[in-house]
Amino acid sequence: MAASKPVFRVCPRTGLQFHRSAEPLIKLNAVAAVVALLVGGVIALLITLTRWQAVHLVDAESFYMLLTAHGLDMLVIWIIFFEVAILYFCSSTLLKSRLAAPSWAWLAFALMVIGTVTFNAAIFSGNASVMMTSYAPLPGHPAFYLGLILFAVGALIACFVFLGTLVVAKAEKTYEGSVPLVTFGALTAAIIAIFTIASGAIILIPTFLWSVGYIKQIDAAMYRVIWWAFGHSSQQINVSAHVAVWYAIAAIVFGAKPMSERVSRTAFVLYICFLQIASAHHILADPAVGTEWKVFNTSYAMYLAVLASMIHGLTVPGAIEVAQREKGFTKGLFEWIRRAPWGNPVFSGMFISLMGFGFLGGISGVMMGTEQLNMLIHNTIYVPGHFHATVVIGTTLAFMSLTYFLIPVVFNREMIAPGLARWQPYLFGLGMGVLCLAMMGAGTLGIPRRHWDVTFAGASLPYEFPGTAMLMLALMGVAGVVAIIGGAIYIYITVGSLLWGRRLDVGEYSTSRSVLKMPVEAAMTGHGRAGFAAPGTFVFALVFLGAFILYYFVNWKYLSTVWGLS
Ligand code: HEM
Ligand SMILES: [Cu+2]
Repeated sequence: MAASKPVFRVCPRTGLQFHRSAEPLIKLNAVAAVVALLVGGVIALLITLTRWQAVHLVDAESFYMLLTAHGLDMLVIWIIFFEVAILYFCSSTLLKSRLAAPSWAWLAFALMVIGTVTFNAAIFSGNASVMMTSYAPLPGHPAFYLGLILFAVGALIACFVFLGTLVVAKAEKTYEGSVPLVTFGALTAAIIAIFTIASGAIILIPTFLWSVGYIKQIDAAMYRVIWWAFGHSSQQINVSAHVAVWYAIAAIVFGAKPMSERVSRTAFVLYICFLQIASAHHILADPAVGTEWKVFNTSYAMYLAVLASMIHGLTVPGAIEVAQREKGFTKGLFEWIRRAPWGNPVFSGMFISLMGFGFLGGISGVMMGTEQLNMLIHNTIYVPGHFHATVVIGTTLAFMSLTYFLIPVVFNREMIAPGLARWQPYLFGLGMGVLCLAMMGAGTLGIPRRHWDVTFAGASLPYEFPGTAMLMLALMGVAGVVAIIGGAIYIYITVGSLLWGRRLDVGEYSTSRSVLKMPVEAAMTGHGRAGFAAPGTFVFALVFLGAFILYYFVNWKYLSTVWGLS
């Protein structure tokens, strides 16, 4: 079909091909994502400086309004727009195919933008400070639910465009064999997204009807169960997407091939099978659902999804180690990682993302997902401590690293301020790491989440948290500001590069499909087995296991001390 019109732009730097139908959509979705990150980041500063009790910046009403906007603009808008860009890239570009139904993709984009503006208007008018979970019967303005529904419909259409593109590519035989692993990861994300959005519709549509008065009552317990089928699963979309990005970056920077395609693909399938079940860990403290149900879902089924993440956490650095050893970095256990390009933000960001996600997000998540241990930290600020490690260090930082690769390749601009860019992942990743640890520390000492004033000034029944807990909140504040500076640098570099970065050779539009250049070629299309000769990674895995066991049992010990039953 592509024989007549020159529709493929060949990137002169990588050989990657962008079809005319997909190129503007990849760009626009990525730009919309960055705009949302900017809004969410400015708000992050305001709420962090409020939870830092000694600063206590904004008043109570503004705090809850801003908290609602921060949660949604970050976790939903920034991440999903970026994911849509990834889906189009992984289908159209990696499979060298035209995009299926581009007009639907444009409609999806429009709906997502309209939805975002709609629910943000509801929030900033002060009529929907219901926070991101929007638990009924806490009422929000109808425009709030309507905006979310419009956004979700747009995202759903985008998923179908992605699936359609896979079908088109297969039918038009644009690639040989099975789809590359990175595309397979994106497919996992899209499948989970469809389940997720369906759950969101099941709960948000009735809630919308309730908010306009057509339905008398929404059952609070059922709301929570179904909302979390949506809320938790959407995190699994993020994990699948950022794991795919890790594989892509290992390939882009090192030419690394997966250690075993089959193992990695199986791990992605485990996500699809077991993740939704793990949603139960969000309602462990709810009286309305049965104990057996909670225990089965969190103590058995959830571990199969955790296993999948641990497999990826092993095979991604393992693949890098194998690739580095092949290049001759074979001294000792760790020369391969010492000599990695730590000054290249594409790599450093990805590696910090992997470590932070595993050590901070993963271990704390398994702890919280255990029914008994959950009682130690339920509804404390430990919870945002855990999920900033997963969605910010894990997903957001992985997407940031990928952006540095996309600026020259998709946007054809040279990145501005490379010196600053070197530091960006460290400021953002390590600042976030300390913020997460400080939140977890404060939470362990009992500081609640989503709480405007933990000194309880003027309350008739006074209560005082330990001084250490207040110190932890101060540490959270300082680390948060460091991370926000890291985030601001990212925005400055991306926006600046697009606006005034040196223009690079765009390449030519041609009719034929091109040959990829190394090392991108190995990464994106190569199938294969790099084998398991990665002793350094094995040592990392043992350290991880040690940290896991230690932390898990420290919590059981702690639990035994807070329950004074005899
Ligand atoms: C430098 C960046 C960031 C800082 C300093 C920051 C800080 C905070 C703080 C202080 C809270 C309030 C915790 C509470 O009182 O319960 C919060 C909540 C939250 N943050 Fe962030 N955050 C950042 C980036 C992000 C990103 C990138 C995401 C998502 C991808 C995100 C998602 C959330 C969510 C979902 C909530 C919970 C909202 C709610 O309770 O309804 N944050 N953040
Ligand atoms: Cu969850």
